[in-house]
Amino acid sequence: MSIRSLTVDAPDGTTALARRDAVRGDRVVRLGRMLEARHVETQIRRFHDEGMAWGSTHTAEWQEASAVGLAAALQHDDLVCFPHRVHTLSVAFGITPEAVLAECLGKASGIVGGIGGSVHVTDTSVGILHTFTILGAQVPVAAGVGLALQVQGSASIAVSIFGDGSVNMGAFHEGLNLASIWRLPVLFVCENNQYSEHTRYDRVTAGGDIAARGASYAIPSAAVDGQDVDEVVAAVADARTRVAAGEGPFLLEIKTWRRYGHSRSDQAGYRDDEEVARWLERDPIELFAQRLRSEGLLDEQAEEHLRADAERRVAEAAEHALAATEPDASVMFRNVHVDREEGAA
Ligand SMILES: Cc1ncc(C[n+]2csc(CCOP(=O)(O)OP(=O)(O)O)c2C)c(N)n1
Repeated sequence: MSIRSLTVDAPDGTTALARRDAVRGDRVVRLGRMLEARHVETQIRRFHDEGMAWGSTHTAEWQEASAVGLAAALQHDDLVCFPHRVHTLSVAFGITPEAVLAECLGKASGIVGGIGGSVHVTDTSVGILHTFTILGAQVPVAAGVGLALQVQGSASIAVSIFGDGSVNMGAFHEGLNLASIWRLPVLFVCENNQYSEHTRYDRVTAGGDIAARGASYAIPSAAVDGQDVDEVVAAVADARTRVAAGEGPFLLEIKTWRRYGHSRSDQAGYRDDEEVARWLERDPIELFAQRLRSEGLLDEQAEEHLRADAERRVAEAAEHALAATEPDASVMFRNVHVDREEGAA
Protein backbone atom coordinates (compact mmCIF):
# COMPACT_ATOMS: atom_id res chain seq x y z
CA MET A 1 0.00 0.00 0.00
CA SER A 2 1.40 3.38 -0.86
CA ILE A 3 1.23 6.25 1.61
CA ARG A 4 -1.51 8.70 0.70
CA SER A 5 -0.03 12.10 -0.01
CA LEU A 6 -1.63 15.06 1.75
CA THR A 7 0.35 17.78 0.02
CA VAL A 8 -0.74 21.33 0.71
CA ASP A 9 -0.01 24.18 -1.68
CA ALA A 10 0.48 27.61 -0.22
CA PRO A 11 -2.04 30.24 -1.33
CA ASP A 12 0.62 31.98 -3.38
CA GLY A 13 1.34 28.75 -5.26
CA THR A 14 4.49 27.88 -3.36
CA THR A 15 4.52 24.25 -2.39
CA ALA A 16 5.63 22.98 0.98
CA LEU A 17 8.47 21.25 -0.86
CA ALA A 18 9.70 24.55 -2.36
CA ARG A 19 9.62 26.08 1.12
CA ARG A 20 11.49 23.06 2.44
CA ASP A 21 14.18 23.45 -0.21
CA ALA A 22 14.54 27.18 0.47
CA VAL A 23 15.43 26.55 4.10
CA ARG A 24 18.01 23.98 3.04
CA GLY A 25 19.82 26.39 0.78
CA ASP A 26 20.06 29.73 2.55
CA ARG A 27 20.98 30.78 6.08
CA VAL A 28 19.03 34.07 5.92
CA VAL A 29 15.94 32.11 4.89
CA ARG A 30 16.55 29.95 7.95
CA LEU A 31 16.33 33.03 10.17
CA GLY A 32 13.13 34.10 8.39
CA ARG A 33 11.66 30.65 8.95
CA MET A 34 12.55 30.73 12.64
CA LEU A 35 10.79 34.09 12.94
CA GLU A 36 7.78 32.77 11.06
CA ALA A 37 7.56 29.73 13.37
CA ARG A 38 7.74 32.00 16.43
CA HIS A 39 4.84 34.13 15.15
CA VAL A 40 2.81 31.02 14.36
CA GLU A 41 3.18 29.82 17.96
CA THR A 42 2.20 33.28 19.26
CA GLN A 43 -0.86 33.23 17.02
CA ILE A 44 -1.88 29.76 18.20
CA ARG A 45 -1.61 30.98 21.79
CA ARG A 46 -3.86 33.91 20.84
CA PHE A 47 -6.45 31.63 19.21
CA HIS A 48 -6.65 29.63 22.41
CA ASP A 49 -6.78 32.66 24.69
CA GLU A 50 -9.62 34.09 22.61
CA GLY A 51 -11.53 30.79 22.67
CA MET A 52 -11.21 30.17 18.95
CA ALA A 53 -9.41 26.82 19.17
CA TRP A 54 -10.34 23.73 21.15
CA GLY A 55 -8.41 21.07 22.96
CA SER A 56 -4.87 21.28 24.20
CA THR A 57 -1.85 22.66 22.41
CA HIS A 58 1.92 22.46 22.88
CA THR A 59 4.00 25.36 21.62
CA ALA A 60 7.74 25.31 21.03
CA GLU A 61 9.09 28.85 21.39
CA TRP A 62 12.91 28.73 21.88
CA GLN A 63 13.12 25.40 19.99
CA GLU A 64 13.27 27.02 16.52
CA ALA A 65 16.96 26.30 15.92
CA SER A 66 16.38 22.61 16.46
CA ALA A 67 13.40 22.46 14.08
CA VAL A 68 14.92 24.59 11.34
CA GLY A 69 18.31 22.89 11.70
CA LEU A 70 16.69 19.49 11.18
CA ALA A 71 14.69 20.69 8.17
CA ALA A 72 17.78 22.27 6.63
CA ALA A 73 20.07 19.27 7.02
CA LEU A 74 17.79 16.36 6.16
CA GLN A 75 16.97 15.43 2.57
CA HIS A 76 13.35 15.95 1.56
CA ASP A 77 12.82 12.27 0.79
CA ASP A 78 13.96 11.15 4.23
CA LEU A 79 10.96 9.87 6.16
CA VAL A 80 10.43 11.69 9.42
CA CYS A 81 8.25 10.78 12.41
CA PHE A 82 7.29 13.88 14.41
CA PRO A 83 6.58 14.25 18.13
CA HIS A 84 3.44 15.91 19.57
CA ARG A 85 5.09 19.39 19.85
CA VAL A 86 4.47 19.93 16.22
CA HIS A 87 3.79 23.46 14.93
CA THR A 88 7.34 24.84 14.87
CA LEU A 89 8.65 21.65 13.28
CA SER A 90 5.88 21.78 10.66
CA VAL A 91 6.67 25.36 9.65
CA ALA A 92 10.38 24.51 9.58
CA PHE A 93 9.73 21.58 7.24
CA GLY A 94 7.83 23.81 4.82
CA ILE A 95 4.17 23.60 5.85
CA THR A 96 2.71 27.07 5.39
CA PRO A 97 1.63 29.10 8.42
CA GLU A 98 -1.88 29.16 6.98
CA ALA A 99 -2.10 25.36 6.81
CA VAL A 100 -0.81 25.02 10.39
CA LEU A 101 -3.16 27.69 11.76
CA ALA A 102 -6.16 26.39 9.81
CA GLU A 103 -5.51 22.88 11.15
CA CYS A 104 -5.45 24.20 14.72
CA LEU A 105 -8.85 25.81 14.04
CA GLY A 106 -10.23 22.61 12.48
CA LYS A 107 -10.65 24.18 9.04
CA ALA A 108 -10.77 22.38 5.69
CA SER A 109 -7.64 24.16 4.46
CA GLY A 110 -5.59 22.74 7.34
CA ILE A 111 -2.65 20.37 6.87
CA VAL A 112 -4.86 17.30 7.04
CA GLY A 113 -8.16 18.91 6.16
CA GLY A 114 -9.09 19.96 9.68
CA ILE A 115 -9.29 16.49 11.21
CA GLY A 116 -5.91 16.51 12.97
CA GLY A 117 -6.10 19.54 15.25
CA SER A 118 -2.99 20.85 16.95
CA VAL A 119 -1.04 17.59 17.10
CA HIS A 120 -1.62 15.41 14.02
CA VAL A 121 0.42 16.21 10.94
CA THR A 122 1.17 14.25 7.82
CA ASP A 123 2.65 15.60 4.61
CA THR A 124 4.67 13.04 2.72
CA SER A 125 5.62 15.63 0.08
CA VAL A 126 8.15 16.94 2.59
CA GLY A 127 8.79 13.59 4.26
CA ILE A 128 6.55 14.03 7.30
CA LEU A 129 5.22 10.55 7.80
CA HIS A 130 3.19 10.99 10.92
CA THR A 131 2.96 12.66 14.32
CA PHE A 132 3.01 10.37 17.34
CA THR A 133 1.20 11.44 20.48
CA ILE A 134 1.86 8.19 22.31
CA LEU A 135 5.25 9.00 23.80
CA GLY A 136 8.04 6.89 22.38
CA ALA A 137 5.89 5.28 19.69
CA GLN A 138 7.84 6.92 16.88
CA VAL A 139 11.07 5.20 17.96
CA PRO A 140 10.27 1.57 16.99
CA VAL A 141 8.09 2.79 14.11
CA ALA A 142 11.11 4.63 12.68
CA ALA A 143 13.10 1.41 13.07
CA GLY A 144 10.40 -0.32 10.98
CA VAL A 145 10.55 2.44 8.37
CA GLY A 146 14.35 2.07 8.35
CA LEU A 147 13.96 -1.68 7.77
CA ALA A 148 11.65 -1.00 4.81
CA LEU A 149 14.15 1.48 3.34
CA GLN A 150 16.98 -1.02 3.84
CA VAL A 151 15.01 -3.82 2.12
CA GLN A 152 14.17 -1.47 -0.77
CA GLY A 153 17.82 -0.42 -1.12
CA SER A 154 16.72 3.20 -0.76
CA ALA A 155 19.17 6.09 -0.33
CA SER A 156 16.79 7.78 2.12
CA ILE A 157 16.92 7.43 5.88
CA ALA A 158 14.25 7.22 8.58
CA VAL A 159 14.25 9.91 11.25
CA SER A 160 12.55 9.70 14.61
CA ILE A 161 12.16 12.97 16.53
CA PHE A 162 11.05 12.69 20.15
CA GLY A 163 11.30 14.49 23.47
CA ASP A 164 13.28 13.64 26.58
CA GLY A 165 10.04 12.20 28.01
CA SER A 166 10.37 9.24 25.64
CA VAL A 167 13.80 8.01 26.63
CA ASN A 168 12.72 6.10 29.73
CA MET A 169 10.04 4.17 27.91
CA GLY A 170 10.39 0.61 26.71
CA ALA A 171 9.71 1.59 23.11
CA PHE A 172 12.87 3.74 23.03
CA HIS A 173 15.06 0.81 24.08
CA GLU A 174 13.36 -1.66 21.73
CA GLY A 175 13.73 0.71 18.81
CA LEU A 176 17.42 1.45 19.42
CA ASN A 177 18.24 -2.20 19.98
CA LEU A 178 16.56 -3.40 16.78
CA ALA A 179 18.03 -0.59 14.71
CA SER A 180 21.49 -1.43 16.01
CA ILE A 181 21.50 -5.19 15.48
CA TRP A 182 20.06 -4.81 11.96
CA ARG A 183 22.21 -1.73 11.21
CA LEU A 184 19.14 0.15 10.05
CA PRO A 185 19.35 3.59 8.41
CA VAL A 186 17.71 5.48 11.26
CA LEU A 187 18.61 8.80 12.83
CA PHE A 188 17.19 9.06 16.35
CA VAL A 189 16.82 12.68 17.44
CA CYS A 190 15.97 13.63 21.01
CA GLU A 191 14.84 17.24 21.31
CA ASN A 192 15.73 17.58 24.97
CA ASN A 193 13.86 20.68 26.11
CA GLN A 194 14.68 19.72 29.73
CA TYR A 195 11.13 18.92 30.81
CA SER A 196 8.56 16.20 30.43
CA GLU A 197 5.39 17.96 31.50
CA HIS A 198 6.43 19.24 34.98
CA THR A 199 9.44 17.00 35.51
CA ARG A 200 13.04 17.96 34.80
CA TYR A 201 14.64 15.18 32.76
CA ASP A 202 17.67 14.76 35.06
CA ARG A 203 15.41 13.95 38.03
CA VAL A 204 14.13 10.85 36.25
CA THR A 205 16.85 9.93 33.76
CA ALA A 206 19.86 7.92 34.88
CA GLY A 207 23.27 8.18 33.29
CA GLY A 208 23.67 11.89 32.51
CA ASP A 209 23.44 12.90 28.86
CA ILE A 210 20.72 11.19 26.87
CA ALA A 211 23.24 10.86 24.06
CA ALA A 212 25.29 8.55 26.30
CA ARG A 213 22.57 5.95 25.97
CA GLY A 214 23.64 5.21 22.42
CA ALA A 215 26.70 3.37 23.76
CA SER A 216 24.52 0.71 25.43
CA TYR A 217 23.33 -0.26 21.99
CA ALA A 218 26.62 0.26 20.11
CA ILE A 219 25.06 3.29 18.45
CA PRO A 220 27.32 6.30 17.89
CA SER A 221 25.90 9.50 19.32
CA ALA A 222 26.45 13.20 19.87
CA ALA A 223 24.92 16.04 21.84
CA VAL A 224 24.57 19.49 20.33
CA ASP A 225 23.66 23.01 21.48
CA GLY A 226 20.07 23.35 20.35
CA GLN A 227 20.11 27.17 20.54
CA ASP A 228 22.68 27.40 17.74
CA VAL A 229 21.10 26.65 14.38
CA ASP A 230 24.45 26.40 12.57
CA GLU A 231 25.62 23.76 15.05
CA VAL A 232 22.38 21.83 14.69
CA VAL A 233 22.67 21.85 10.90
CA ALA A 234 26.27 20.62 11.05
CA ALA A 235 25.50 17.86 13.58
CA VAL A 236 22.42 16.61 11.72
CA ALA A 237 24.20 16.70 8.35
CA ASP A 238 27.14 14.75 9.77
CA ALA A 239 24.90 12.15 11.43
CA ARG A 240 22.82 11.82 8.28
CA THR A 241 25.89 11.22 6.13
CA ARG A 242 26.98 8.39 8.41
CA VAL A 243 23.55 6.77 8.52
CA ALA A 244 23.05 7.06 4.75
CA ALA A 245 26.50 5.54 4.16
CA GLY A 246 25.30 2.30 5.77
CA GLU A 247 27.05 2.73 9.12
CA GLY A 248 23.80 1.96 10.97
CA PRO A 249 21.77 4.19 13.29
CA PHE A 250 22.87 7.35 15.09
CA LEU A 251 21.52 9.03 18.22
CA LEU A 252 21.60 12.83 18.35
CA GLU A 253 20.58 14.79 21.44
CA ILE A 254 19.63 18.40 20.72
CA LYS A 255 19.78 20.30 24.00
CA THR A 256 17.20 23.06 24.06
CA TRP A 257 14.50 24.60 26.26
CA ARG A 258 10.83 25.41 25.98
CA ARG A 259 9.83 28.97 26.76
CA TYR A 260 6.38 28.25 28.18
CA GLY A 261 4.69 25.45 30.08
CA HIS A 262 4.04 22.00 28.70
CA SER A 263 0.63 22.89 27.31
CA ARG A 264 -1.63 25.91 27.54
CA SER A 265 -2.92 25.03 31.02
CA ASP A 266 0.60 24.87 32.52
CA GLN A 267 2.06 28.08 33.98
CA ALA A 268 5.52 26.43 34.44
CA GLY A 269 5.77 27.49 38.09
CA TYR A 270 8.20 24.62 38.71
CA ARG A 271 11.09 26.54 37.14
CA ASP A 272 13.13 29.04 39.11
CA ASP A 273 13.78 32.61 38.00
CA GLU A 274 17.51 32.04 37.53
CA GLU A 275 16.89 29.23 35.04
CA VAL A 276 14.34 31.26 33.11
CA ALA A 277 16.63 34.32 32.98
CA ARG A 278 19.57 32.22 31.79
CA TRP A 279 17.59 30.68 28.93
CA LEU A 280 15.87 33.90 27.92
CA GLU A 281 19.37 35.17 27.10
CA ARG A 282 19.76 32.24 24.74
CA ASP A 283 16.94 32.97 22.30
CA PRO A 284 18.03 31.04 19.17
CA ILE A 285 16.54 33.71 16.91
CA GLU A 286 18.46 36.58 18.48
CA LEU A 287 21.69 34.56 18.66
CA PHE A 288 21.44 33.69 14.96
CA ALA A 289 20.48 37.23 13.91
CA GLN A 290 23.51 38.53 15.80
CA ARG A 291 25.78 36.07 14.01
CA LEU A 292 24.42 36.91 10.56
CA ARG A 293 24.93 40.61 11.31
CA SER A 294 28.49 40.04 12.46
CA GLU A 295 29.22 38.05 9.30
CA GLY A 296 27.86 40.90 7.20
CA LEU A 297 25.02 38.76 5.82
CA LEU A 298 22.32 40.95 7.30
CA ASP A 299 22.20 44.73 7.51
CA GLU A 300 19.72 46.72 9.56
CA GLN A 301 17.32 47.29 6.68
CA ALA A 302 17.31 43.68 5.53
CA GLU A 303 16.75 42.47 9.08
CA GLU A 304 13.84 44.85 9.60
CA HIS A 305 12.30 43.66 6.36
CA LEU A 306 12.75 40.00 7.32
CA ARG A 307 11.16 40.52 10.72
CA ALA A 308 8.24 42.56 9.37
CA ASP A 309 7.67 40.09 6.54
CA ALA A 310 7.46 37.11 8.90
CA GLU A 311 4.99 38.96 11.11
CA ARG A 312 2.86 40.10 8.16
CA ARG A 313 2.77 36.65 6.57
CA VAL A 314 1.55 35.04 9.77
CA ALA A 315 -1.04 37.78 10.42
CA GLU A 316 -2.40 37.28 6.89
CA ALA A 317 -2.32 33.51 7.33
CA ALA A 318 -4.35 33.88 10.54
CA GLU A 319 -6.95 35.97 8.73
CA HIS A 320 -7.25 33.39 5.94
CA ALA A 321 -7.43 30.54 8.42
CA LEU A 322 -10.19 32.25 10.39
CA ALA A 323 -12.17 32.90 7.21
CA ALA A 324 -11.70 29.37 5.87
CA THR A 325 -14.60 26.95 5.79
CA GLU A 326 -15.05 24.01 8.09
CA PRO A 327 -14.77 20.56 6.56
CA ASP A 328 -17.78 18.49 5.70
CA ALA A 329 -18.59 16.03 8.49
CA SER A 330 -17.79 13.14 6.13
CA VAL A 331 -14.04 13.86 6.45
CA MET A 332 -14.15 12.20 9.85
CA PHE A 333 -14.27 8.88 8.05
CA ARG A 334 -11.55 9.68 5.53
CA ASN A 335 -8.41 7.55 5.97
CA VAL A 336 -10.18 5.35 8.54
CA HIS A 337 -10.77 2.44 6.18
CA VAL A 338 -8.75 1.37 3.17
CA ASP A 339 -11.02 0.81 0.18
CA ARG A 340 -10.27 -2.58 -1.29
CA GLU A 341 -10.97 -3.39 -4.89
CA GLU A 342 -13.61 -6.04 -5.40
CA GLY A 343 -12.02 -9.49 -5.16
CA ALA A 344 -8.73 -8.23 -3.70
CA ALA A 345 -7.14 -10.47 -1.08
C1 LIG B 1 2.66 6.78 26.63
C2 LIG B 1 2.26 8.17 27.04
N1 LIG B 1 2.29 8.51 28.35
C3 LIG B 1 1.91 9.76 28.73
C4 LIG B 1 1.51 10.66 27.79
C5 LIG B 1 1.07 12.07 28.22
N2 LIG B 1 2.06 13.06 27.78
C6 LIG B 1 1.88 13.80 26.67
S1 LIG B 1 3.16 14.81 26.37
C7 LIG B 1 3.97 14.33 27.77
C8 LIG B 1 5.32 14.91 28.13
C9 LIG B 1 6.27 14.77 26.99
O1 LIG B 1 7.54 15.23 27.33
P1 LIG B 1 8.70 15.18 26.28
O2 LIG B 1 8.70 13.86 25.58
O3 LIG B 1 9.94 15.56 26.99
O4 LIG B 1 8.31 16.23 25.18
P2 LIG B 1 7.99 17.76 25.38
O5 LIG B 1 6.53 17.83 25.73
O6 LIG B 1 8.87 18.26 26.46
O7 LIG B 1 8.28 18.38 24.06
C10 LIG B 1 3.24 13.36 28.45
C11 LIG B 1 3.67 12.71 29.70
C12 LIG B 1 1.49 10.26 26.43
N3 LIG B 1 1.12 11.08 25.45
N4 LIG B 1 1.89 9.01 26.08
